[in-house]
Amino acid sequence: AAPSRAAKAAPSPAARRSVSAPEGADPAIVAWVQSVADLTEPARVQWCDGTDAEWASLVQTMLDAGTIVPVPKRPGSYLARSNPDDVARMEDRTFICAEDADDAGPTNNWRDPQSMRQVLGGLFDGAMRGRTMYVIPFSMGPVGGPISKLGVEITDSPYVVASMHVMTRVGTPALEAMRGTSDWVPAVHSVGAPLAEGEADVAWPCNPTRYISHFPETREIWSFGSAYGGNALLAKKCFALRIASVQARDEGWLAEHMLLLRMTHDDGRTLHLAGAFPSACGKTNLAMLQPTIPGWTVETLGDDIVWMRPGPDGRLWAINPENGFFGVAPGTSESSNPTAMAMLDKDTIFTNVAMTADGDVWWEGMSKEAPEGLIDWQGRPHDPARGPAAHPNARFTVRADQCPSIAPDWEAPEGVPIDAIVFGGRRPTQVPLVLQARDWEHGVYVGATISSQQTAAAEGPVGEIRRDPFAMLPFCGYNMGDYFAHWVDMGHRLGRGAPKIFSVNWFRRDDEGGFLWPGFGENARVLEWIAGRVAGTAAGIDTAIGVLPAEGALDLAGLDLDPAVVDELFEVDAKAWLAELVDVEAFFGQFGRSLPTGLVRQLNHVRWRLEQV
Ligand code: GTP
Ligand code: SPV
Ligand code: MN
Repeated sequence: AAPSRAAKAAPSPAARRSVSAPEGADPAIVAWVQSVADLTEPARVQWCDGTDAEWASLVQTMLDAGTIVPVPKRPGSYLARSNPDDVARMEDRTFICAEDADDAGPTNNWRDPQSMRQVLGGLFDGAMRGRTMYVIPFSMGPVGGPISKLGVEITDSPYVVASMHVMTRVGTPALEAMRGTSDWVPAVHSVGAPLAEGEADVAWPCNPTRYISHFPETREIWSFGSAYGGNALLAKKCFALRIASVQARDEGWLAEHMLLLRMTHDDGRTLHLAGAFPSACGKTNLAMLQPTIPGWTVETLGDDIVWMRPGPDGRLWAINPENGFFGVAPGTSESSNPTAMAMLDKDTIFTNVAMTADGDVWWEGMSKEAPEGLIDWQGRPHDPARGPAAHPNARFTVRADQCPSIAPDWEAPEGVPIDAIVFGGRRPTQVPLVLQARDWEHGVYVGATISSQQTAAAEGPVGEIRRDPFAMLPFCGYNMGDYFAHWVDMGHRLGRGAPKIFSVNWFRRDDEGGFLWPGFGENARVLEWIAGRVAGTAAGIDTAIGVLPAEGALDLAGLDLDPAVVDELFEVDAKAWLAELVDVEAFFGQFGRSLPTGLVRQLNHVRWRLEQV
């Protein structure tokens, strides 16, 4: 039987056992769960209620299986060591199965939905034998909120259930909210490692065959073979970005790979900012920033995903639909992100970090020197010749309410009104520290032309520069040309209520390869200029690529930067930019007629301006 929504309610052979749902579960959900159980043939079915008791039993299950070990130095914390081949998102195994290949667009892996259903039907057939099938009802955003959405993930991985407990709002309230509505996303996940009668399990079951499949028309997700976060916590990238971006297109809102923060000054100035940077390019760090300049405070609202809707006042209102942080561990330290370090004191799941001889976690960048006696992320005595002690994509999973800088109103169902949107990436050369787009359409062009060095967050060559429009290249669930057009349209709809758009680059390097800009807490200086631009108080100079801070408009006091470094941070190399436009034009070209004319107009305008320089 190929898995499909139509087949969900199909009666199953009498021999199969009933999934005995909790009282009050919507019959359509029960029928779907039954159909998945019939297909995957688990030993047991467990409906998750999201309680502390459930958490405790999941932890015990994982301890017994060796999936996690305690981290003695941090109460309530555990270390999971994954299979070494299951450490990151797999973009080449991620599929958008739209009816029409054109709806997936040139930047996605398209598969025909019928043939994908056939493949998945074969893989999921009996895939959960010997395992517990967990049914996880969840809400993205506060249950019942006007921007929130509901879903149900089925998985045979307790690690995934525990992670979902942290990252989403799991349990009975979500299940109750789904009663009588068809507006919930069904998501099925299996590690693809059925157990034969009496067969011993491994600590991190997975399968080298992997499919992370999305069916945008029927809003379904089917994921097979990997238990790594972005491939397996289906509420996160699969639902909250890929499926939600399709819903957002159809319903007139935005689902984005963004952080969300509020920066306030003692004198009452306030800035609500959403920022899109590619994976492992600084969203968590910016969201938890401790400003180095006096008077300013940053409150964290979200670090990875933002859902934004035009409100009745004509402004864009944003929520973080998640309930926790699945953050990059390496590079996190008392000096780079003290907020995160405090947040990770307790009740954290660490994945693929190293462990110290005295029972604490460690990763590259936490301290200058690696402590003696480290056990590496694969559980072996650390040997630098074999690589880093922690995997470069090692992660922490922690509840948002554990973050010392979390905004008191971070769960406000209506969200916060956005003043500024920031795009950024890792660019060792050419892209200035900060610039403002001339207007919304130019801002969409800036977002559409982000490029960045690839990081360890996905399998593939680290360090290579690639275009990652809106930091959504791996996450847009439909044709990216249509996505650009949706953004252009949003500007028309918002008009004067639209946020101002900026680009930042913390990662420009000098000839020795060092970062020109100190980054982290010092990024508050850039946010202050952005706040000033929004308020109309900060001076800027119009250049070919956008508005740069005027001389003295960006507070650099006390930084002790060489004037040559400052020049380099803001240098606009017209020749290099013109060369880049060739690449931009080729990138745009693949979208054909779906590319909005506004972006062509912007490209031509920027080229014309550069030719005048
Ligand atoms: P995802 O969770 O993968 O979406 O990533 P993210 O965008 O939240 O990235 P994160 O904030 O975790 O940063 C990843 C890496 O970038 C870490 O190693 C950080 O230390 C480094 N980083 C973050 N901000 C800065 C900065 O301002 N300057 C420099 N030089 N590095 C930074
Ligand atoms: C990213 O890769 O952008 C992440 C981690 O935030 S994951 O949830 O795995 O996608
Ligand atoms: Mn991310």
